[in-house]
Amino acid sequence: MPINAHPEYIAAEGEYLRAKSVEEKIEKLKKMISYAPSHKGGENLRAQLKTRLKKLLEEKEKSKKSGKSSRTGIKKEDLQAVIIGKSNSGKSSVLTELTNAKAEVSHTHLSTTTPKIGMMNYQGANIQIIENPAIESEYYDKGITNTTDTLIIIINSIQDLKEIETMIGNIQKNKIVLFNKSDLLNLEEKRKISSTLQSKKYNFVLFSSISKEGIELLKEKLFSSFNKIRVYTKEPGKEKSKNPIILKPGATTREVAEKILKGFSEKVKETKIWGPSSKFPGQIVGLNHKLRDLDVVEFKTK
Ligand SMILES: Nc1nc2c(ncn2[C@@H]2O[C@H](COP(=O)(O)OP(=O)(O)O)[C@@H](O)[C@H]2O)c(=O)[nH]1
Ligand SMILES: [Mg+2]
Repeated sequence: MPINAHPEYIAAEGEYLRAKSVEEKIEKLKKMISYAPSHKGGENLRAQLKTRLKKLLEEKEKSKKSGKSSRTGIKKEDLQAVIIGKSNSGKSSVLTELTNAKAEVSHTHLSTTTPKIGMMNYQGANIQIIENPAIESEYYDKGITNTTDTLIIIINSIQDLKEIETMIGNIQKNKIVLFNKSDLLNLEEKRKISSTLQSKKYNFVLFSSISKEGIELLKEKLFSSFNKIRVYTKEPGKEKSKNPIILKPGATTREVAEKILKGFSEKVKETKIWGPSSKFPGQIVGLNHKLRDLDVVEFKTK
């Protein structure tokens, strides 16, 4: 601590030391600098603080470039997919087709400058879908591409796919290639495109926002890309829940109880199941029973 330090300086230093994020550290450090002693004896200290600030600003810039922190602050849901593609490939049209979002579809380039979010309900499971602005534009957000579960890569030609792959590099994500505007292709062209994508082992869909070709297949592929199971709960004597709980394959009845309420599994007296993992409807199982997609679970409490 410097001699004759301002009480404000001391307070700011404490806040700085407790700061967790780079952004917060920068903010507190700036405050320290503003309260640092201005007399000659404080020169060294001020220089040190400024060097530290410079390093922090560099760190912040680096993490932005690597795409670690997203600019948008979108709250990520359990199941999320991000649509990427070049401008005018049909990203907004696909988002509008799949979700409740009203994205602007337009003939002009770069109509989408911030990520647009929509929700798609697939047999009770909510899937968050985000349209990333055109990949070649300055508005493209690397962060959301890098942190999402599944990428929907929209293309209008095989060449588009090559370009996009070069731009995103070798990222390990579930990928669905969506060849959009299939209404503009004849049968022979469709056959060629399908066989090219198939031979390269892409998970792909031929799609059209106009004829709606491929929409059900896309929804199905999207849900299965997450590799999750849907489990419904029910109360004794009542219908099963409208929305399923989303879990990893092999999840147990205990995990379902804990997802309902933390500590709930300790209160369970009896568990019954219906569906694919049951030997017969209403089978009584323990809390270590492994569940399958579309099972229904009923808990009786003590
Ligand atoms: N023929 C045809 N045109 C489409 C299709 N999907 C989108 N478009 C058109 O392509 C243009 C760009 O669409 P938009 O969804 O705004 O693309 P974005 O820039 O990628 O978001 C618009 O003129 C759309 O009407 C499709 O399946 N078939
Ligand atoms: Mg758009």
